[in-house]
Amino acid sequence: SDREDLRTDFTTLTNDILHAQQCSPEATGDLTILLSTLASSFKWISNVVRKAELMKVIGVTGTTNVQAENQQKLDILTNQIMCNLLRDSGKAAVLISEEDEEAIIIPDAQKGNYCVCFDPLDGSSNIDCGVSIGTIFGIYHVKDTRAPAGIHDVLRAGGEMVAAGYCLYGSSTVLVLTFANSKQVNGYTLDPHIGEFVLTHPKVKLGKKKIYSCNEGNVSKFDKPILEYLQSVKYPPPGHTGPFTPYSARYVGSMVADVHRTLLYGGVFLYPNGKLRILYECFPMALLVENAGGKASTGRERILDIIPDHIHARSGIILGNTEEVEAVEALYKKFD
Ligand code: AHM
Ligand code: MG
Repeated sequence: SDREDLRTDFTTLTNDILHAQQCSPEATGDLTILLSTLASSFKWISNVVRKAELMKVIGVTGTTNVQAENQQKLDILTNQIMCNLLRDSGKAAVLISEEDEEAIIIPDAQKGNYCVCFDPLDGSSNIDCGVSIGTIFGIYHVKDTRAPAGIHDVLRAGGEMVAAGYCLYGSSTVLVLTFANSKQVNGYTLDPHIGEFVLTHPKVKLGKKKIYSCNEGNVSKFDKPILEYLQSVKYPPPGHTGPFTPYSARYVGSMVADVHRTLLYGGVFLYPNGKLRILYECFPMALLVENAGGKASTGRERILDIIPDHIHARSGIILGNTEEVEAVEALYKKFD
C-alpha cells in the first residue's frame, strides 16, 4: 500500500536485537534482555524529561508518588530509574553511573554477566532551558563469570566493550546503538503512540559537512595543536589564493546532541581539556563514531585504547570525520 499509515514493514529495536541474538549461535539472550531493559528506561526517562517543566506548574494527576519524585532533581530521578531497572533485569553485575561516586556491585541473587557504564542524563547545563539532553551507555561482559565482579571488569580498554550507544531527548527521542563486532550503527526513533523504537537511521555513516564543534570560551586553556587546528578551519592557510569556505560552528553543549549532529551531518567535535569522563562519555561515543566510519582520539592516541585508572577518570577527546581527527593528530605530532 502507498498509504503511510497502513505500512507494516517497519523494523523495531526489538526485532533487531532479537535478530542479532538469533544470528549468533553462542548468544544466551542475556544481552537482548539487558538492551530491552535499557530501552525501557529510555522510554521512561523520555517521558519524565518531556513532562518535567509542566509537572512543576500543573502537577500530575494520579499518584502522589510522581509528585514527590518530581521534587527531586531530574538527574537523580533518571539515575534511580536506570539503576533499579538494570539491577532488576538480573543481567547486570556492575553499574557505573556518573551520579554515583562508587561502583554499584549487584548482589549475587540478582547478578548477571554484564557491566553497564552510563550517564543517565548528560548535558546538565541544558536541562532547565529545554535544550536537547541525552543518556549515554557502554556495556562490557564481565571478565570471569565465576569470579566476583568488581571495578576490574570495567577498568579496561574501550575496545573491549560489547555494545554502546546513547538516547537523545531532542525534537524526538532517538536511540543510537552499536555492537562492537558489527561495525554498524543504527538509529531508532521512539514512536510514543506504540511505545516502540522504530528503525529510522539504518547503517549510519558519518556525514561530510564541514562543521567544528567546541566550547570556544575555553581557548585560553587549549593546547597549541588545537589552536592551530581551529585557526585552519576558519582562515585560509598562509599564501592561499582562490576561494576558501570556512567551517560552520555548532555547539549545543550536550555531548549527545553534538555527537548526534556529527554522526548525521559530519564534522568534528572537540572537548580537548579533559572534562569528559572516559567510561560513560568518551568510550561509548568513540565506538559509535568508529563504527560509523570516523575516528576518536585524544590527539595523541586512540580513545578506545585508553585504560582508565579510575571509574570516573577523564580525557580530552576529538571525534568525527577521519580526515579532521587525523589533521588534529598531525598537529600534535608537529608540536610534540
Ligand atoms: P555533565 O555530565 O555535567 O552534563 O557534563 C557533560 C557535558 C557534555 O554533555 C558536554 O559535551 C559538555 O559537558 C559541555 O561542557 P561545557 O559546558 O564546558 O561546554
Ligand atoms: Mg555527563
